Amino acid sequence: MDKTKEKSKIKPSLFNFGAISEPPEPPSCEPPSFLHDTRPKTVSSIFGDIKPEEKKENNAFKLPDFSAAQAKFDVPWRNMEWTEEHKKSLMKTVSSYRPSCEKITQAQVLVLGPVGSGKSSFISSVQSVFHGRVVNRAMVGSMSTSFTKKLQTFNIQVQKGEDSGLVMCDIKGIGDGEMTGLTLHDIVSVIKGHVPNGHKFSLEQPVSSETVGYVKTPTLAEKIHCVAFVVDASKITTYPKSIGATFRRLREQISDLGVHQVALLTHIDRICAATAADVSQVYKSPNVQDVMNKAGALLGMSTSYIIPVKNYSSELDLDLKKDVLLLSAVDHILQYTELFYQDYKPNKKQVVC
Ligand SMILES: Nc1nc2c(ncn2[C@@H]2O[C@H](COP(=O)(O)OP(=O)(O)OP(=O)(O)O)[C@@H](O)[C@H]2O)c(=O)[nH]1
Ligand SMILES: [Mg+2]
Repeated sequence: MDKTKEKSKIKPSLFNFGAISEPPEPPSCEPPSFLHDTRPKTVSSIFGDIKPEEKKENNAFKLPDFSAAQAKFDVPWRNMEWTEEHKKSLMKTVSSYRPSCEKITQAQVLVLGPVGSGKSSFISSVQSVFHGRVVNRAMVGSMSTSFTKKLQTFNIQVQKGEDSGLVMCDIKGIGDGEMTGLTLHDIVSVIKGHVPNGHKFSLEQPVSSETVGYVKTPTLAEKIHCVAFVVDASKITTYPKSIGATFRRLREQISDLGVHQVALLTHIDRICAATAADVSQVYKSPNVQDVMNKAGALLGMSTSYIIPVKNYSSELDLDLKKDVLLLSAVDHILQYTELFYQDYKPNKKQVVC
């Protein structure tokens, strides 16, 4: 099985998510100018240091400056086979995956991240790969407040009508301000399995035992077994400072529940022209590598936990290389999901399996 260079070095263990990655030597080319954060840091608010009048601008999509020289590394910093054979092998791995814990038939993965980072798009993109055409199952939006409002679970179907061993849970975005954001309490309630599918989050009514459909004593099948954070590569340097603190608090609490976490870096096409034109260039891109390091620092996570992906956003047709990257992300998620089952054996104190 094809492994990335970094993956072969991973020796993940529970509660050890790696040190916050130090930014490496700057890449040999200039990153696009929009990656440099030159905003004046004066006003402190729930949006971090962003001046109120700048909030709108920072939420807006900024075109990357592709005029900057974008030299490529000759040797990719991760290895990947971009072939039809490898795609088939990854599809087989995902389709035949079943959780190693006998008590459950499907792994439950929560896709979590800031508003508009591409959570719903990732779920739809994975479905698209198995459907053989681009589909939009998880509703995708383009608004500054979270388009997804509810907790919605998606059985990843590997063939028409045939569910895989993977369920992905889509949820409202985090960090979009006090009035619209998802609270830490609600997220933890979801991970613990208390929140029913379809629950609509509201700040006025945080999840409690009074919530309609509240699951008082969740079974393992109702809990979350892995969290996949999703961050937008083109917004890494403009995310409010406060979001870094939110990620850290979240990761601490999620780790306490024994749930492993990985991350997906979306919108890579917006930070590297070569990758936009041909996704197989992603691991030769100094810009993507640089932004991966910044994402690692933001999430407080080693980059070996992070996989870049190009979601199907405006495409009408599938692309082999995008499929390979998306499938490698799913494979990555499943490996960390398995650690959840391995770490909790019946003879251990925290018996869930
Ligand atoms: N260029 C590009 N656009 C993307 C990518 N992934 C998602 N998008 C676009 O980003 C926007 C937001 O995507 P969503 O999938 O709705 O994001 P979300 O995280 O589910 O957002 P909320 O539900 O609102 O929190 C949509 O316009 C997508 O088409 C990507 O990899 N590249
Ligand atoms: Mg969404």
